[in-house]
Amino acid sequence: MGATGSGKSSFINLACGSDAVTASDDIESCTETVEEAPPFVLDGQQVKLFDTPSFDHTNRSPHEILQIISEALENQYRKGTKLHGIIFMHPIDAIRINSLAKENFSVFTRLCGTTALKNVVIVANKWPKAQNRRDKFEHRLERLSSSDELFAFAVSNGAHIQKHLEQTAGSAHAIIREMLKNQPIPLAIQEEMVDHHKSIDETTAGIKLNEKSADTMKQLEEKIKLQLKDDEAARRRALEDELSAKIQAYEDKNKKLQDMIAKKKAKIVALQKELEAEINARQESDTDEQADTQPTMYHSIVSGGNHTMQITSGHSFYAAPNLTNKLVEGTPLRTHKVRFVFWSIIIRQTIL
Ligand SMILES: Nc1nc2c(ncn2[C@@H]2O[C@H](COP(=O)(O)OP(=O)(O)OP(=O)(O)O)[C@@H](O)[C@H]2O)c(=O)[nH]1
Ligand SMILES: [Mg+2]
Repeated sequence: MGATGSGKSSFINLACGSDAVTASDDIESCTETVEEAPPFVLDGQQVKLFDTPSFDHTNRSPHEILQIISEALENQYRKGTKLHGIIFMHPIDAIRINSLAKENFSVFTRLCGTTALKNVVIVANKWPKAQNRRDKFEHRLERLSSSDELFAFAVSNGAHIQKHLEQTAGSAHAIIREMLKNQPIPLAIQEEMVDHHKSIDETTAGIKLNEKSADTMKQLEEKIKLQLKDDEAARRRALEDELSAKIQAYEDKNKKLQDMIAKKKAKIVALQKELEAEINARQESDTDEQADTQPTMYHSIVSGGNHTMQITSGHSFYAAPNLTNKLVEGTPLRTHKVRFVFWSIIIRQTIL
């Protein structure tokens, strides 16, 4: 077992001396199912290797992979076959150990169970050729073996670490040879499923995997919640901006209207003044005309008796009866004159 691309299938092919299983340098995971390689003889013993897909498979979920692996293990155990050992491939050239690698190794240890860890061999492969780089990687391997977060628990429970330094059959056989000395024992998941009739989800490995999925789901939910919050805040900000832009546009328009109204008012006032000036001008010209003509006498009957008044003639004859009726005693003649001129203009304009 081990991460995708760690070299599981390549190791089997080296040991078997043929392309028994498919290895690949593709960017996507290669092995899809548990594949049984053709048996070979090593030191007089028949050896049978099983290739497995990885928990971090490109196109399958860890749960699917656990199902595939556990079914194959269950079948072997039911047939009475026990494993001499389990290889966990670890590419030493992996600079960082990410959380997925840690989680997957943790599921692997639960699948084996603490008792069977003594039959586990962690095989470090993908070593560089240059000796100085190898020294560096040796140091890294030591750190991995003692790191609580990775191999320390397995090592402290009997797991071995082996170096697959060369890509040769000899190197692969040396590792397998050591495993043949082991006492075959069932793995925890085999006992749980066959002896204790547990479903995959009830096995220790299954529970661990589901916990991991639940954690992942929780993290995803948190992420989505935060994202939604951010989106909501952004939407509100956009709405506020839109609203203030609308208010600003309305205020600008309103100001323009107010300015326009003020201008119109000023124009009206100016027109009124112009009109008054024109009236005054006409009045003055009429007064001048009057001085040159013979005054005409009109009689006006107003309340209280007969009065005779001298007013300007030559203008509206039609207005005379109304006007004369409005003449009252004591009203200055000048005022009557102005009114007379004003109405004369209006009536003349209407007639024209
Ligand atoms: N340099 C170097 N390359 C290796 C070694 N082992 C495997 N490879 C290369 O690593 C690549 C992946 O090897 P595979 O054997 O297909 O890996 P796998 O673990 O079976 O991958 P999956 O089937 O996807 O889980 C191939 O290109 C191999 O040639 C090694 O020890 N050293
Ligand atoms: Mg493979």
